[in-house]
Amino acid sequence: MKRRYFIKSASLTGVGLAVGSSLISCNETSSKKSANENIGVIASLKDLPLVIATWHVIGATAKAMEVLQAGGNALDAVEQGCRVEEANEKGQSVGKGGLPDRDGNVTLDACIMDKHGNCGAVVYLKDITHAVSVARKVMEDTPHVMLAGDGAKQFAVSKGFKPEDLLTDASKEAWEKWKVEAKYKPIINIENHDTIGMLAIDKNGDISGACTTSGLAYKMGGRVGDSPIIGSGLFVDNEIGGCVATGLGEEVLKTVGSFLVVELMRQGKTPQEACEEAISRIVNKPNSDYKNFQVGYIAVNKSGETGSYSIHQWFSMTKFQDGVNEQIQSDFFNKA
Ligand code: SD4
Repeated sequence: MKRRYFIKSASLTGVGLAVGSSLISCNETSSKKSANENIGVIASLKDLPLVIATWHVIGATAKAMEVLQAGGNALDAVEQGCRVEEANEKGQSVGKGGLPDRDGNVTLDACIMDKHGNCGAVVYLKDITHAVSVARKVMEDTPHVMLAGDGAKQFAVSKGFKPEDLLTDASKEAWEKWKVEAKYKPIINIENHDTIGMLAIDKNGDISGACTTSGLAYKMGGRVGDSPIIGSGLFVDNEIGGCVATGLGEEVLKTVGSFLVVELMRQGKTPQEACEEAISRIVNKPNSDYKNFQVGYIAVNKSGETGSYSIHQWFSMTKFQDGVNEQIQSDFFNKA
């Protein structure tokens, strides 16, 4: 593991540390540390800010980093980063241009979570591109966590979001081709570009996360996946770290995947170890059909360590830290 130094000093504005000595070198894996040692230990200033996202979304992480470098907080960063992909009509799994359900409706799911553990979500949202921003409004402007369907759309419109047709010509054409056989089968990796889940640590060491998707292509009408469900598609605990998921949402939901990863980090696992354990819970189920679906996790802990892991090859994480914005191929389970 990369050697990192954690400095406890009141003179470091905005850096609150919960470690016990004035200078601690940490060159052991977190798994060797006790759970309590992991709580509240934040990355050194030189490593911050930091952004990670699922798949190859260099433009989205660049936007998030721009926000962070300008002094913005992690919550603003993940929202702005996700909006880049929601507006990208070429990405057929997110926002405008997302592939529709079997009936030709594009329906979006999204959620967002801040450093205080507040969260907001929208499910089955139609006709509004920036689902992640609607989720943020749910969090900030309502007493609720989640709004669905028509109610979510009405709320969005009341907040000034403009309704528009999300089904682009390209997505309509793909749906019409699909209808010829109308066979429903989850697609393992869609062009290395899929649901976007993003986690950021800002200059103060605070963590936020967001996740946004049009869900599985050609899903049943009304189907909602893991992405807007706090604890499944996304979980952030500002004392410990955060995790987001991508892939077949049903499998993530059944294992409450992102919450699991964060809790495993609380118990002392590194982000990498925690992601691997969460994948193993899926693949090691009796009669698991894992060869036919993909799930991937990315995670970050309070120390700024990151991890990613998936069932199959070609899942990747985009990471922007120390001036480097790069796509990193994930390690994966199914090497057979
Ligand atoms: C879902 N997890 O709706 C999302 C889709 C996804 O890669 O991430 N696809 O199940």
